[in-house]
Amino acid sequence: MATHYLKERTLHPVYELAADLMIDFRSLSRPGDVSHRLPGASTKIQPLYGSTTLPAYHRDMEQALTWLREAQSICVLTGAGVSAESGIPTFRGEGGLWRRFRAEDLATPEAFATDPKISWEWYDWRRQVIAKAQPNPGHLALVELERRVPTFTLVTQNVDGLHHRAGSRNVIPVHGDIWTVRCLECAYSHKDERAPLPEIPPRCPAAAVLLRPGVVWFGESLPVEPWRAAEAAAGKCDLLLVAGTSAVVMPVGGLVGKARHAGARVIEINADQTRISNTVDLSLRGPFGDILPQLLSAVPIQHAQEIKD
Ligand code: BV8
Repeated sequence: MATHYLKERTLHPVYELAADLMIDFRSLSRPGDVSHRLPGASTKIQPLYGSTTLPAYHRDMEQALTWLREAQSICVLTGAGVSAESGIPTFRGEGGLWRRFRAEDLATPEAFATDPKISWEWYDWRRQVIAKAQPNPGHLALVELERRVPTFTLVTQNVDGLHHRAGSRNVIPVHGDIWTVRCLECAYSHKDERAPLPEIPPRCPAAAVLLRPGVVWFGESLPVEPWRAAEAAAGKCDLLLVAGTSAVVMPVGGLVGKARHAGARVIEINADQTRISNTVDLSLRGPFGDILPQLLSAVPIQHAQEIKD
């Protein structure tokens, strides 16, 4: 996808020359050199990412901006990468959870049945990490985007609750919530934000049997209503923003195809190339907490129908 810029001869002559010569302006950027800054974007020099040349980066951001401005109904799909800048390890990235702990050993009903204490020690450890974390500029930019767009749905794979803590409203946590505990036998389900938990494994106050974390384990189906709402939002949006996810886990990863088939534009924001990078309309490479605030700072306030409070 990277090469098509070079074909389109609409760039400023200096960029065209640079593009032909594949000059990378990164090394040329000097503090205070704001030439490549989008109008209204922060003055902080934004390093370029991956192999994206300046013209390409500029073009992509402009394109994303245009689509953001035009969107009337946005669906956002987030993954662990959005919480990475809050200090929460991703699953498959550097230091990712799975490297240390095999998913099938810990995030499945079988693993829990085999050794609930280990499984709870792992969840209690994650809860403590999350409890110390704060929403980052990426989370906050999504709150702002929701205020500006007539129809907005945030589908998240994250169980950390940081979107809610940031102030997002229409959030669908399709893989559950690490702060909810549920009884294995009775209908007891309760928000318990104590970190660490006083007792591992925790027990149901009613049935005195084990409680389990309120998350969706591998091999378990997603909660019916939230999943139905997520599919509906992806199938109706005119812009799908896929942020900080490897899009490997199913059925959630399938929402990208669903949105595309429904005619939506799909923008990916990821620090790295992913399984979908070559199938989306635009793949912006870089930290989510950098890129979305930059884009938002260039979406004029007046665009919004009315600021939803
Ligand atoms: C189900 C809760 C019915 C628990 C989670 C079809 C094909 C193959 C397999 C399957 C299939 N259908 C079903 C399966 C099986 C399975 C599955 O998908 N397996 C995968 C591994 C192939 N799916 C299921 O079991 C689902 N249930 O389908 O039920 C069924 C069952 C069996 C068989 C058929 C049907 C249930 C899945 C839910 C599991 N629960 N979480 C807990 O958290 O403890 S999944 C968990 O892992 C997360 O919720 C998330 O979904 C996933 C991690 O993925 P990401 O969030 O994307 O994180 P990752 O680390 O991978 O990537 C981070 C990305 O961020 C990277 O790309 C990185 O570059 C980027 N990044 C990093 N920093 C930044 C950044 N980007 C931007 N800015 C940054 N700063």
